[in-house]
Amino acid sequence: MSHLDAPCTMVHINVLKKFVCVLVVILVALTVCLWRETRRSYYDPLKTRNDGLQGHRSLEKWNQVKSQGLFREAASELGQASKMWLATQNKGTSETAEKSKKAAFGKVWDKDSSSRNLIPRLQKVRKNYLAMNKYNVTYNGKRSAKLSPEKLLCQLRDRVNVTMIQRSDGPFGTPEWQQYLPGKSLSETVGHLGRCAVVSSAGSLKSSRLGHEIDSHDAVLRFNGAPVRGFQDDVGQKTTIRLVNSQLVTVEEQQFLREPLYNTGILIVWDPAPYHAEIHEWYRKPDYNFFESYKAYRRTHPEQPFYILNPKMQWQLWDILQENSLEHIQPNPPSSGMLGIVLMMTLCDQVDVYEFLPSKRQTDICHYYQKFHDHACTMGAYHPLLFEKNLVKHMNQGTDEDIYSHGKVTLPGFRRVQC
Ligand code: NCC
Repeated sequence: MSHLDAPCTMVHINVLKKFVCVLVVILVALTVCLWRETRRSYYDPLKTRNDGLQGHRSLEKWNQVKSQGLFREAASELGQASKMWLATQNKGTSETAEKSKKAAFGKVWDKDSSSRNLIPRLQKVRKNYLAMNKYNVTYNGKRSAKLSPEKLLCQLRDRVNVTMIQRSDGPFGTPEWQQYLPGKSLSETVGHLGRCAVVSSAGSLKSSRLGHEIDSHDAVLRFNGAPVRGFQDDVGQKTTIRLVNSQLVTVEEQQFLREPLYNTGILIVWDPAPYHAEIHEWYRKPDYNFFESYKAYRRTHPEQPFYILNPKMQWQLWDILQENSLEHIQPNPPSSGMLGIVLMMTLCDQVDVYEFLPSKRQTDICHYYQKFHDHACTMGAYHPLLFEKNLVKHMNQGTDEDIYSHGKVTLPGFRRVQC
């Protein structure tokens, strides 16, 4: 190499170094983008599809394909108001209108959501429950596409027998049990109910400011330990019925016998039973032996109506969930949420369900009253929650806009269903 060649080679090396640096920066940026897009499908599924519209067409398309399993575009099912709104949109494009447009196109729950779109951990959990088959489910009926919403409502009305344990029910026919079970039936206790609200316990209720709307209903159903005090602005303060699971009633740490939260409204407890078991069989082997705790509560609060849900209902409902799903659903009873929705459909003319289908506030925070994060609370692990949500979405008589903004679904009471 001559002394004249040296600076020239150095210039080349410098250019090469710069080129490699730029390449590394581009690669890192691309990796970060890809990572964020992957996370979005798990943790932020309700992001509006317009987020990356400008300059990211290909990525946007990829996103749509990935998330279409659980959420779908609201645009095709927009209510009349938003259709009208869309029409006015063609005339002007103010900034606020642009924001509303984003909202109107937000993603809402897809009624055909598949377990394939769940995060791997939840897919595994579902498979484990299928293998375990704890309740000896022997279902061999069909697994197919959903019936029409009208037919489905008729099936639910005619095949799910929502009753409370009565004094005449087998093992409950003893003189001892006669003192504990309420004398009046549930429908006698609540009377004729018009508009009812079912309030899920989802974290997405936080900051919803739905309290006033929820309280405007004739009756409000809440679940388990979901509090109202301190959360009135978001969840309201009225509690007409509280549906609790047997684990909560039995396990000492839950403080069921001591916590004043449970002293308001009508209480109903339910317990998972073996698949289509007779009451005798379930009574001998309940999932959680809550009977002593039930009696103790009745002794201290004899005036408060407290019912035991007849366990037959859970599997009658489960069969309909399975029949209307293409996949094998978890062979475990439906969640308290789903049981409560059907219970209220038997008592009320109209049922508004809040944050069972997640709104734009969707979050992995499990409950509005705790800080605990778990994707399973919304998507299901033990309970076939994904398939319950598919069914509820299919029967929704409200708009996608209501789901997106308020997490609100509107279902008719069975009295109003004509078959
Ligand atoms: O969490 P949980 O449910 O009490 O919630 C009541 C109902 O709200 C709906 N939900 C809740 C959270 C969320 N992010 N999305 C939702 O859609 C569901 O429909 C849910 O049923 C239950 O169904 O009884 C459940 O109970 C809890 C727990 O036993 C009670 O809260 C008492 O502590 C179960 N969690 C555990 O066992 C850890 C939960 O799996 C089901």
